[in-house]
Amino acid sequence: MRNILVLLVTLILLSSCSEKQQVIIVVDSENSRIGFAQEKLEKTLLDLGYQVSLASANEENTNDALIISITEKLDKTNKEGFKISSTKNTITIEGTDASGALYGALELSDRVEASGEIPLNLNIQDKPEMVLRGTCIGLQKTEYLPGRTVYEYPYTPENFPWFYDKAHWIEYLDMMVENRFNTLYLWNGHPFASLVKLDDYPYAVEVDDETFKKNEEVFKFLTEEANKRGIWVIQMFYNIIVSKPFAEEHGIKTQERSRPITPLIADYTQKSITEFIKKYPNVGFLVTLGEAMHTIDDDVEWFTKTIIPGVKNGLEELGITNEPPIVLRGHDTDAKQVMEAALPIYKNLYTTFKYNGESLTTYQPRDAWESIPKALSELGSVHISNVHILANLEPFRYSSPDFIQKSVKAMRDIQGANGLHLYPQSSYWDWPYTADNTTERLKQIDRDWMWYQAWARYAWKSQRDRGEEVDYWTDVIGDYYNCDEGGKDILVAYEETGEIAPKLLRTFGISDGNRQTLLLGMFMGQLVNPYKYHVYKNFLSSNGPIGEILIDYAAKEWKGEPHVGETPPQIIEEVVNHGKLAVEAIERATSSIGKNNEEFERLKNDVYCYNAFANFFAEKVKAAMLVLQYKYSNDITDLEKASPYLENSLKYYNELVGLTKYTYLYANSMQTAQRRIPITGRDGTNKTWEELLPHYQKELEVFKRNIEMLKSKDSGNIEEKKVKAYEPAQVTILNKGVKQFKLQKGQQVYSDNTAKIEEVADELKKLSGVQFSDELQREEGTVLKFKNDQPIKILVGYFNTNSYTVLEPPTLETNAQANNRGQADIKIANAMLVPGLYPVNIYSYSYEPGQHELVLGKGRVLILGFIDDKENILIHDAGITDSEAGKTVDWLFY
Ligand code: ADA
Repeated sequence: MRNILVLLVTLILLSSCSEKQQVIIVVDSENSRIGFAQEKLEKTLLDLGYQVSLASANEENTNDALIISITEKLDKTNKEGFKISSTKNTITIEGTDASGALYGALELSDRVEASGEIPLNLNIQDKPEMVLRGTCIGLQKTEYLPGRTVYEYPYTPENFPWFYDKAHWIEYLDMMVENRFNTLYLWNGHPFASLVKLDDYPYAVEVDDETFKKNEEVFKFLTEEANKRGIWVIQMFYNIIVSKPFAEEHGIKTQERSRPITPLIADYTQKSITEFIKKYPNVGFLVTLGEAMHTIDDDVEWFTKTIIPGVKNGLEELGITNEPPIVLRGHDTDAKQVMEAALPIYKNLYTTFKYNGESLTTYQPRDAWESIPKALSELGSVHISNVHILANLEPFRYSSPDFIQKSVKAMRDIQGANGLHLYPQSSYWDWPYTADNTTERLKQIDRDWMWYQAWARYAWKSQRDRGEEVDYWTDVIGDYYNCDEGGKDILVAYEETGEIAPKLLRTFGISDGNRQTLLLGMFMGQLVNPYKYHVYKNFLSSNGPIGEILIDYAAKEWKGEPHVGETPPQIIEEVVNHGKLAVEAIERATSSIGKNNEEFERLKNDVYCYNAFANFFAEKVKAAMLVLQYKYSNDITDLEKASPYLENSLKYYNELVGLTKYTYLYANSMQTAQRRIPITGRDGTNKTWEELLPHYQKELEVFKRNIEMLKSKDSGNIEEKKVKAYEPAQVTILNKGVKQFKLQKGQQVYSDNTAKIEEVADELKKLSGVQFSDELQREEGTVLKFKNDQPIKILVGYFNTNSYTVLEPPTLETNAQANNRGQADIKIANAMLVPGLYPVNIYSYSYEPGQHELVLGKGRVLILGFIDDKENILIHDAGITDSEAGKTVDWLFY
């Protein structure tokens, strides 16, 4: 602490050489947040030429200096709030807690910075609307590490050099506090083996001693620096994952979809948690009970008997009663049920759920994106809305203040959320870089500054006047590019492009999950027959206002029925218009740019990309509408009319290729086989527009060829390609007493259900299925034990229905391992009809030679035979259903 007398003498001496007022910043607390506030304010004033001194208590002001005092007056009901008031020689910043005092000081500092002087007559009072305002960073990578699977990334300098870069952390934390974020989530599958050592499981650690020490140091540094800025660090983990060395020691897998709880893994996990809490009692947890657990009952048990006791044991050993926050994700579990069991034993619980899935699609969420968060918010704990991976926004710049403000309002008003958990705008899996192809890679916090600012601004206060917001952002952008009113045009460009991806995905997409990368485009087969690609459950009903998808629109058009809500032609017209207005606006701004010119050029290029994309998509949809009309008219001229639209779409796609070829490294940052739409991302492939172009060119050629083929036939009827019947592969079934059945008419598929096959796709006719008990499947699940000497594919029939009696097909949206045996996509849609049951879609699981168990969860599912793994299944829709929708036209594109 400085001596106030020395200080006053210094001030008197200095006063002669400066016109600026002398300022003494006085604090009455040792709290590190208040210390940080004092430093921040001091710096701002010094930069402007003020004579500033720091003091620890308010002494009599003998020197006419301005006294700024920062104090904390505890008011538990108004967390993080502050009041700033002033008289002639004093400014008093009063926080309701240390964070409030910090925010008050930052508010004053911002105002001083903006006007270049200390404002007079202050009377400000403020506090945030949302109680938790957080951002996240993934300790995850674009690809799997060798010998490991999803989410398994030890904390090492090789994997994450940026994690050890303290300067980057400071920059990031400063960005957070400038935006008043108060929570930082670190996502990783199993962080414990990089951060704690257990006496009982010394072999579980997966980093060397030197790295372990570095990790301890960085974690300590990070939590302290975060705390100064009013930020909680929250460590995320998935369940149940164990470390690789632990798994090897015990001969088990690191993670499995239907993993049962065992005493060993429960003990290991619980002790890991306890040890972590003992080391970092101020770090909270974000818990994902999916994706590697068996049932909801297991989720409840795991949370209440392993995780929470693990935390409590740690606190008890430290003698601490202050519970760190535990945030429970609703992802792949029934969070309501889990919370109801957990709240009686732990108080500091929060819930979080995805805002619009793994995309940004709407500010009018409905169905599951409304009902689930709402139910969670009604539990009495705080609910946090998670803007998860932005799979439809990657990789272009996105920061529409209008869309973001409306989204935050929707979180509050529709979902009942009182917290925000924000993902990076794009390139989540590639932190800290963006996908821009620049000599020196751009960092996300630099490029996407506006993304963070906009969400934070509305999380602090969502109800702001739209006109004032336009002025506000015009100024902010105007400052960034030194372009005054040009800021307004850039804002228009952001807001117009900001509508394109949300509207297109919610109307034409297959999934809001990162299974789909929207901005790479979609194939015609996906537009005219999306169901073949397993449209994600509730996707269409949750992601926006009521509307019609293409196939329903076409059916109604044909029947002359009235349309409801948003329609495909309306949406494509809108997106084309958004693109056009955005281009006009960004071009208007061009001549006014006075700063950050290179970044402006990149932004402009993104606007052109969005425009080309909107046009590409619109032309494709026009083609798709005609193709779907042909489904009803059987008139080949409909197809002929579609062809030029498809050609046009290709022209726009070519433009997109030109715009991105040298400016982007990739479109999507998750570069694994988990990416399925428009096409697999296996081994880092198909991630650029240039790579996709030949596929779209081929699509057009095939379509034209098929039109010619149809024209050469007299009938003009749909001519499906003939497929050959698969030869059965040799497999020994090891389950005791199970029978097999031939895939032929009249055969019974269950031992205890009389339903019989009515019709089956031609290529399956030589195969035999395995007959299980319907009842046991529903109650216990299915385990197929078998041995094979050659690589094989097992064909598994999933029922296409929403009935709770059936097993859900592999779903990448809630199970990132759902493609580990190539099982993520439908191979043959509508392949079999079994009256009394439901339409059957065929999926396949590949197995190398050996003895195996295929473990499927509870619910009806059919094992329909074994074929050689080399057999290349022609993905198609066999159309065997009893419904009118059965007839499909996607074959025209294969
Ligand atoms: C899906 C998605 C993953 C991850 C996960 C989650 O499985 O494919 O990338 O985002 O959800 O944790 O929500």
